[in-house]
Amino acid sequence: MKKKAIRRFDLNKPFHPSDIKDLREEELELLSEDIRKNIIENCAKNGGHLASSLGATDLIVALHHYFDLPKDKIIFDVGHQAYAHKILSGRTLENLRKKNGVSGFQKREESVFDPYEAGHSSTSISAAMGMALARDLKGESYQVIAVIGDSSFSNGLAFEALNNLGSFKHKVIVIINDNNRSIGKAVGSTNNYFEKFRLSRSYLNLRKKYRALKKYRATRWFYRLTSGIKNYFKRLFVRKNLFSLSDIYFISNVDGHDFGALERVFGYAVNAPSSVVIHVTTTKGKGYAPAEKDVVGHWHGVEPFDIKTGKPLKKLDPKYTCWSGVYADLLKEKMASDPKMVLINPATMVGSKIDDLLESYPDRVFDVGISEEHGAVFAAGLAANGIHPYYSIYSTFLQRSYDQVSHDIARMDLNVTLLVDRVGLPEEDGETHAGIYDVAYLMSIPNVAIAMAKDQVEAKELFDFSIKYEHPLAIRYPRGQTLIMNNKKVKALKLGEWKLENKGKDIAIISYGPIVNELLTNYKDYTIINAVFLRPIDEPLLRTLKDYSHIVIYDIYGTKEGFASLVLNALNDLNYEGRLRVMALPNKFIAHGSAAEQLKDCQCTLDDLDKLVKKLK
Ligand SMILES: Cc1ncc(C[n+]2csc(CCOP(=O)(O)OP(=O)(O)O)c2C)c(N)n1
Repeated sequence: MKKKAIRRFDLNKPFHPSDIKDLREEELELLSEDIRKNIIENCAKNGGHLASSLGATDLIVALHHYFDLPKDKIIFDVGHQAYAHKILSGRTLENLRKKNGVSGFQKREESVFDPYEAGHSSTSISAAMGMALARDLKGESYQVIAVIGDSSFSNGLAFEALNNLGSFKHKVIVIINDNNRSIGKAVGSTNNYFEKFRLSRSYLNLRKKYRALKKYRATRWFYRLTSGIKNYFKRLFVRKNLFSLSDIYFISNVDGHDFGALERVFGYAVNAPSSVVIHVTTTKGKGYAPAEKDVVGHWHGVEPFDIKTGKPLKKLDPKYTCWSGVYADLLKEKMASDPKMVLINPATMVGSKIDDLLESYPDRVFDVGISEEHGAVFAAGLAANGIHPYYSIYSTFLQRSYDQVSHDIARMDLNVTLLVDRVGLPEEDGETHAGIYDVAYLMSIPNVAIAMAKDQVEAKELFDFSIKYEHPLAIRYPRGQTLIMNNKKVKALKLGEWKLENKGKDIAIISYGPIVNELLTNYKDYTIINAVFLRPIDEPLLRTLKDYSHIVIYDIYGTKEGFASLVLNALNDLNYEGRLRVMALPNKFIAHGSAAEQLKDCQCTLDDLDKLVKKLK
């Protein structure tokens, strides 16, 4: 018999979504391999969420092959693992995360194959339930599928959804993609729970071979005889699981790299009368050895890199260090000198450069997993009982802890220091990852002081200040690099005191953060004020500006509703009679691109400032 030709696709051109439908298993395997190569090449060029996307590729290929997309709807939790989904729905990764290129997450305006959007984790089950109810109310018929990682599954929001799913009459299919990793190591009891019944990959391979016995007449009798006995013992020994007390069907240990196994359970899930949770095991980073081996999380999200060596393409200037590293070093010193110092972080230890602290001080450093709310209240509990904790968290994820900062930390006026990492424009991650809203929302909460340093020395000054400060304090810092300034003298800061960095006349520019260094280089004739504390503001210093003809507030790390509005209100109260100009980020969701492009689109570049200032003269 003539062997059928194998079909391959050029994935640098848009893939036609229906082309997957009649592929055979061996062709699906090759397609997956080609997709993984394409993901590696494009992440090496553009950066991106490499390891998660490689691990989920086979699962996504099987989903596209089996389900009727886009009629059936898949919601990817976070959405960072869905690069294969982008390719199979006709998008190329050529300009992944670049301005006007495809986003790194699901995006409704990008494709009808993206029914929902995320970037923050653990929303997929709730969203799927909403979509399923809407489907049934409208009398429509299709499947709604949520794909969620094992660590995202451990978050409270996912558990709230599951709690409701048990009695929910509108069917959804939840697929837990268990790769036994978060960004780095997976933590917590949910992971321990998965650990209990997660089967090893060699067992899964053996099981695949065993199941193949039923295909052939010569071995079928053996399969039938032994599988009955095996199932009897399995029922005896398999313990009750999380779902056994509800109407939800639970299927565990499906090999997420085995198309046959995946499609078999998809069939079962589609025919089941109520919601189904399928636990699938995959290998994070599959197809790229350094990413497969990585347990720390370096290959979760990557900057452009050399595929052969795995080294980043960007050469770092040894005179500079990253902001996260600056605060990590300060924390390190404090952890070593203070046996009661406690540090908490929700699943971003690697990004904030504090993962090694967890190893050195396992009793006082806590990676609480993706649990931003819990982390904040945990800190509040410590503070209420006499320990001053530091809560390290990305600005964008602090949004999740808003109520806990307000209701728990601020209301009781507790001495919790928030180390707010990644403030500023969202860069390549786009809308869901902006660190520009925290000042505006923290400002709405009484008792919270907010500060940001312009350089490494000031970071040390702020950190020293935080140690003695007995109330809630948020210290913000951006991503990116700052000049190393070892052995420089530090001064003691006073709450709310700003720094008059340069004394000029007529025009005063009030700003804060690293951009102040640029202002000092660019403007020798104007007064430059460094508002180290964004809140409370320095009213005595503001009063001294009453004779200036112009005051400009320049903020590239927050929206107009934040720092600028505080200063405007204060100047209003002080009856300032000169002219005021605000150049701050707009209250918008900012799409992915480079920081420079985003700043330009927001009309907040140094050139924009220069034009504005020149017009004032
Ligand atoms: C609320 C929230 N906190 C933190 C993050 C940062 N983050 C992105 S992916 C990720 C790990 C997700 O792990 P898992 O769900 O197991 O998926 P995997 O990447 O391993 O496939 C984290 C912590 C986030 N996106 N949202």
